Amino acid sequence: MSDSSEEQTIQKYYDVALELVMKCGPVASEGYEQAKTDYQTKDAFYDFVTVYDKKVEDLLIAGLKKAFPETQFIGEEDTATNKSEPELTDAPTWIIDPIDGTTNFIRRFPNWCISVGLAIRKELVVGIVYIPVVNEMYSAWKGQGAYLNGQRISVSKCTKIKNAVFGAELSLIQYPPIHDKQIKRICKLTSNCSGCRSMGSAAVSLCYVARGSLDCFAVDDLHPWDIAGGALIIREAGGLVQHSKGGEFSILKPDCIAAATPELAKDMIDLINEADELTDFTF
Ligand code: 2AM
Ligand code: CA
Repeated sequence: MSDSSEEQTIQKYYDVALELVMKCGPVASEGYEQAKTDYQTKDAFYDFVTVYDKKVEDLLIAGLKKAFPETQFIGEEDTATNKSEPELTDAPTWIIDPIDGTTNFIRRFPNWCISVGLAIRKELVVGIVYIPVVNEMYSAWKGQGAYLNGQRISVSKCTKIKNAVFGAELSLIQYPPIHDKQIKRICKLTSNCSGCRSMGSAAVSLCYVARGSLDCFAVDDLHPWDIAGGALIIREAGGLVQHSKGGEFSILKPDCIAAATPELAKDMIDLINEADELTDFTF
């Protein structure tokens, strides 16, 4: 495929996905606006799902499948229902989190979103994150910049961790495999930055980095759907998403940092390495 015909194909994917995600906003919001949203617990006591997660994922998959029968899917709820391991091939693959920040959704904090990414040949080429409560549509497609409700956005110019507002996911401390590592890293980074915020949604945090409200973000052991949409939006906004030890991160196993500038990414990686070497932390 020539560069320009690949660009046209990606634009078509982007246009259709953007419209579909926008249409799913009111479907999810119906659940958010109820006085009480019923939910179920998934495998872990802190991992929740509502009928709206499933409803939105089904709508997105049906709409995208109809428009693009050649595409594959990795969806949070589909993966949970089938108890399957997500697989990423070279085929165009939609990576979907119907509601990222489900605890916020259930408890009526506005920081939840619908997140959709598209990878082709394992490279992210489309990113769409919609936060319905504040009607913020973040979007990007490869090489075309990042947008918030159609207006171009860019990351901050922050180059030093001491001047940075850092985004962390405090609640992931509950997750046993990363408990110690998360505590050490969050303490280390927070002790050295000018502010720390925990939004309760990785995808929302990534968009806040993309628009310059946060300067950086770090979390290991995310899922592909937590990161796929937001990672491209940050890159197209001029920022970086890397492995938390440096280099390219894996879409299937995102251990990553996001930063506005390469200098800030380096500061973060240095502190993460220092944190990982600490041995006298007990909680
Ligand atoms: P979710 O709302 O789709 O479950 C805040 O906890 C952020 O981390 C959210 O983006 C949330 O996604 C994600 N998250 C929660 N538990 C997780 C886990 N065990 N592994 C990876 N991501 C998780
Ligand atoms: Ca989710």
